Formats: sequence, C-alpha cells, structure tokens
Amino acid sequence: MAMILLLGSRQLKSAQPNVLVIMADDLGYGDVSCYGATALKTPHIDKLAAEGLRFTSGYCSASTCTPTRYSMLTGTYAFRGERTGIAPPNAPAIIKPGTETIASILKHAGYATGVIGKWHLGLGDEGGPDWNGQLKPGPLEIGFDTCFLLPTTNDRVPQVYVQDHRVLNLDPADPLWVGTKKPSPDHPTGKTHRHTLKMDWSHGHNSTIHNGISRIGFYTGGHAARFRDEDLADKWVEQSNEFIEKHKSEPFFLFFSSHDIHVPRIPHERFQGKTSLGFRGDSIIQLDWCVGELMKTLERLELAEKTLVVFCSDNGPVLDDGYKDGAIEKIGKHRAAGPYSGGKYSVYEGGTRTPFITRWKGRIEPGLSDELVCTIDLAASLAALTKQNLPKQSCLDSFNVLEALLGDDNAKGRDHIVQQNNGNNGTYALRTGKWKLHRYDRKTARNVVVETQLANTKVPKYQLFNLSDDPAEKRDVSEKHTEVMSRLKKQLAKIIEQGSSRPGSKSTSQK
Ligand code: NG6
Ligand code: CA
Repeated sequence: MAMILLLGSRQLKSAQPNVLVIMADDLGYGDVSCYGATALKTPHIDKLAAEGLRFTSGYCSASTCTPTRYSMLTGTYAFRGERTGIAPPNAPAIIKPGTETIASILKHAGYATGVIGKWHLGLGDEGGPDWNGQLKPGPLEIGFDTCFLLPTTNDRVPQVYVQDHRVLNLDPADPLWVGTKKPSPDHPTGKTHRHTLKMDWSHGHNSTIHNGISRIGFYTGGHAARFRDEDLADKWVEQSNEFIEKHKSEPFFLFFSSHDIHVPRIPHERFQGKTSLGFRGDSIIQLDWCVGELMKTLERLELAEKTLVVFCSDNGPVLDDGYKDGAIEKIGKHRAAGPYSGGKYSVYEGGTRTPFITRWKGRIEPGLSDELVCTIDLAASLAALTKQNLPKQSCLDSFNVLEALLGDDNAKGRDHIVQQNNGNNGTYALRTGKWKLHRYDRKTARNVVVETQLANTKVPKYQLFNLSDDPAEKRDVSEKHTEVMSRLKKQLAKIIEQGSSRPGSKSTSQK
C-alpha cells in the first residue's frame, strides 16, 4: 500500500514539470567549484549539483555561441544550417519561422514559454533588424510567448533591451541606428578616444563607445533605451522572477540566457574585486548569484519539486577575448577548461565539454553521471518528457536522452557526439566512447591555447586521440589505431552527408 502511495505521488510529481534552462556564456569545465575550481567558490551552482545530477560528459554542440544556441533550440547541428556562425549586430533571424524548437515543442504541450537574456541568433527578415520598428521574426515567431533580450552579445552594438517585438524605452525622437561603418568622421571610437575608456580593448572591439567600453560595430541614437553593463545580471533575474511568478500555476519553460562570463566582463559593482581572478572570476560569482536567486524563487513558490532545471554553457572558456580585463595576468593556477585542452573556438574537449547539471527535486536522485549528453538533446528529450512525437523533418540530430538526464537506473546517454567550432567551415570532431577524431577541412585551425592568445596553426586533416588515457588530446594515435581511425572517419562523413542523425528523422534535402 505504502509502495503504491509512493509511486502515485512520484507520478504526480512527474506530470508536466516546469523546465528552466540556465545557459552560461563561455563558462569552462573547470570554472566552478563543483567541477574542481579552487580559486573561487560557486556555492549556488555547487548546491544545484549536490541536489541533482552532475555530468562529467555534458557537452554543448559547438565552441562558439550562435551555433550552440541554434542547435540547442532546433535540435539540429549548426553545420547543417546557413549563417550559423557568430552573428554580427545586424544579422537577420537565423532560425526561420516554422522551425520546430524547444519552445514550440513545449508550447504545443501547453507550456508558457519565455527567453530572458542573451539572444545572438539574429532578429528581423532578410534586411536585418528594424531597430526602430517591429523586430520580427525573432523568438516569438519560433515558439516563445515572450522575450526580454540582449539582442546580440554585449561586446557588439547596441546596448539596449528588446522586449517582445520592440526596443524597450526607445524615444522615437532619438532613433537608433546600427551599422558597420563609422557614421561620421568625428564619431568617437575605441581608437580615437582610447584614453577615455574604462576598460581597454586588446583586439577588435574598438568601434562605438558606450559606458566607457568600445564595442564591435557602430551605433547612434536610442540613448534613453541604453543600459549599463553592470546592471545586466540584475535585470535578467528581475525579469525571470516576474515570469516565474506570473506562470507559477501553469507549466512554464524559461530559457535563462546569462551573459556571464562573456566579454566585456563588467559585473555589478557589488561583485567587483570579489575573487583573485579579476573580472572574469567576479563574473562567475555574479553568475552563481543569479543561479541562487532563481533557486530561491522556485523554493519560495514551492516549485522546486515541479521544475526540471538544466544548467549548461554555450562553449568553453577563453581568457583574452578582446578586452584587457586581467583574465590572463590573474589566472594563477586556475584551469578554466579543467583537465582539457583548447577552449572557445576549438574542437578540443575544452571547447565543448562544459559544466552540465540537471536537478528536479524529488525526481532526480542526486549523484554523478558519466553518460554522454549534449545541449542539442534537450529538444527530443523534452518532447519525450511531454509525450510528444517529433515530426520527421525536425530536430535532425537531437537524441532522446531523457532517462539519462533524469538519472534513471541503467539509462544510457548518447553513444557519440559531433563537435564543431563556428558556423559551417569544416572543423569537426567526433567522440564515440573513449575515441575522439578531429577533422579539419581547412589547412589551418584557430585553436585557442587558453593561457595565451588565439592562434592559427597548421593542422593535419585528421587526428585521433584516446580520451581514456589522454584526456588532454596531446598524443595523436591515428597511425597506431588505423582501424579505429577509418571507422570514425566513415561515421563522421556519414553523419555529415546524410543530413540527419536522429533515428527516424529525415532531412528535407534528403532524397
Ligand atoms: C569574436 C570576437 C569575440 C567574441 C566572439 C563571439 C573579435 C576579435 N572577437 O569574433 O570577442 O565576441 O566573436 O563570442 O572581435 S560568442 O561567445 O558570442 O560566440
Ligand atoms: Ca559564448
């Protein structure tokens, strides 16, 4: 009897949980204390891990932002899409209306859906965003009921919020202009007014100045709409709390898309100087604070047992990403990518193997999981959670790993994952079990060695590593394991060529 009651209450709890996806930006495997960082403490992320499942093989699908976000939302590898590389300020919407996404899937299941934070997937039709008019298509045309966004990434112009289809607080008398060319000869830039900057640039990032920081791209106008970098995290938390409060009595899906710890790293004054790692570390503390605030809200509204929380990152770490914020000088013994090589922009493990935690109080048994899961799998897994079938032509590479995400007994994750860097430039890796193949269709690759600068180096087309005894991918064993090498080469080529990899899916371009 007790057993039946127990089962009954468990099933009840399992029915249509809320889904909160917290995606960090540029956060590396070794950047939080529950993944081994000792130079700083992340108590809230650690608590989430202690109450949930901490994955040691949790991945994002690319080592830059736009492709990971594209594939997380659509469940399709970004290398299959057009213009899926890092989006410029005036990029049009990259995910076309009508594309099935996590948001549309959960909307079909009756969820209220929202995205708050960094977007970086373009806005508007082919002409790009109409900054002074209706900003569509965008998130609302692919399944989100509402959005509150930083339109691109904060080192790119403009520094304004977008709420649903409009720039928030835009004064029509002071229209916003965004472009790639200097709007007038006397327009101050990071080059002409370098001495006035509160944080200097190191490469790129020397165009329009706002809040003492020069950015990628130019803009004028929209002054009443502009925000302070220091206030972004507080804004995301405030907006998220409102969203959760508003939808506390119905199932909701919230994509909390943090800008931390992307450059320019300008945490709120109250976090500045809180770590020995400079603003990069202080931004991690700010991110941790955000996680704590969101968890507090779930507790206060008694939603912790009704909410599946997924914590992940959009790509691995980078120290100097264009501003002199002390990240390199203050790194000390901190290993941002943990035991792995590479980081942002590379297909070494450091580029895509990142913190990955799931928590659902009362449903997920706390622990550690070595199962292979990826942000690209959320689409098929959440479809399974809400008992929906995916159309054949959608979510072409998303695997249903729901049981692994929930830590069910004997649950299996993926048996392989394709990793990529940026867009569709022919830089791939394939991990299956302990084996890892690199494939470079170009003769050089920009593989970041995290502790130094970005570097373009010559690379052989293929390399093979054995992650079980060489997690840092230092020893190419392709000549020793020719059979493995040819098997993986074939497998990767097939996944790329056949246009889809999800069992039962079929790309529309397939005959
Ligand atoms: C690069 C920028 C880098 C960062 C990145 C996108 C330069 C020299 N570098 O082109 O600073 O903005 O794009 O990062 O401009 S991401 O995490 O959003 O993908
Ligand atoms: Ca990123």
